[in-house]
Amino acid sequence: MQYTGHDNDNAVQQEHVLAKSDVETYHRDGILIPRWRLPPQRLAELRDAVDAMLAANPGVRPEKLVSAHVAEGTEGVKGHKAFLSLAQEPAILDMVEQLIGPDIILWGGHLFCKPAGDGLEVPWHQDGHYWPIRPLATVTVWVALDDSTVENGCLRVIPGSHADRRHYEHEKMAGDLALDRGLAPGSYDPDSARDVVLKAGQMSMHDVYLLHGSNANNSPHRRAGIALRYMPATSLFDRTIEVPNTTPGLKTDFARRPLWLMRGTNPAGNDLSIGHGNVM
Ligand SMILES: O=C(O)CCC(=O)C(=O)O
Repeated sequence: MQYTGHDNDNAVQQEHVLAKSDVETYHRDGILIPRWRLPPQRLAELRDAVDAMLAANPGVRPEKLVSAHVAEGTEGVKGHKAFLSLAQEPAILDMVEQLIGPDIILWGGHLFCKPAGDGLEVPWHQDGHYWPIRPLATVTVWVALDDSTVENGCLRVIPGSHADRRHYEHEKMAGDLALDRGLAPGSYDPDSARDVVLKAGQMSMHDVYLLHGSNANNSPHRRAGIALRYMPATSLFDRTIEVPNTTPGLKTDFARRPLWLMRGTNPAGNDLSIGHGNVM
């Protein structure tokens, strides 16, 4: 069953300010599909950037293009400046500010590109399991760069699963997956899952505690989306916390991950200088 946001027509919606009811929806469901979407020209540039990244990273599975907004950091991926520029988009930042407040740090940008025919499944998980942010807080803006459909493995969510803000147990999963740890079967209700169907240029915003995942792409259509991660600068990106990442071919280096203060101040004293030696 589909998670229904706003109408899915093709027109570029200019209004990006979230209504009070949108903000309420986000807090109730842990997910929101805003009305605003990328203008066609911007979308075309980003799709070119996806192609450029795929060409520049032949040794990395396209679902594992972590830090796609960093030129060449310590995580084995050559990024593209179009994704940093997207993360700086004022309309997106305005919406993020409505959800997490005025002090905003960009700390991640993961390109999940599922090729046609053999796109990997993303097992059901909770993002916070993987991240060294205390107190744990992040909104992910997931921007569809291709049409994202049931057939090509769109994002799937369990609305409201974020609400009690508890950490679910994760376990090692068998098989070739985009992440190798996921929720234990039986710890969540798959019947309450909803498909987040988006046109290219649309986006969804989800809370760090929300249960989500996505199916493999066996369709003839590619499914690319970039997950931009924003945390309130009142939280600390704690570089001393070691987060185990055992997914083959996906390298994360939170100790040297660059952070960008996008808006406001930095009350938690996050280190904003580390990792900026080779950014765009
Ligand atoms: O792109 C997907 O299918 C999964 C995205 C995801 O897990 C995330 O944004 O945290």
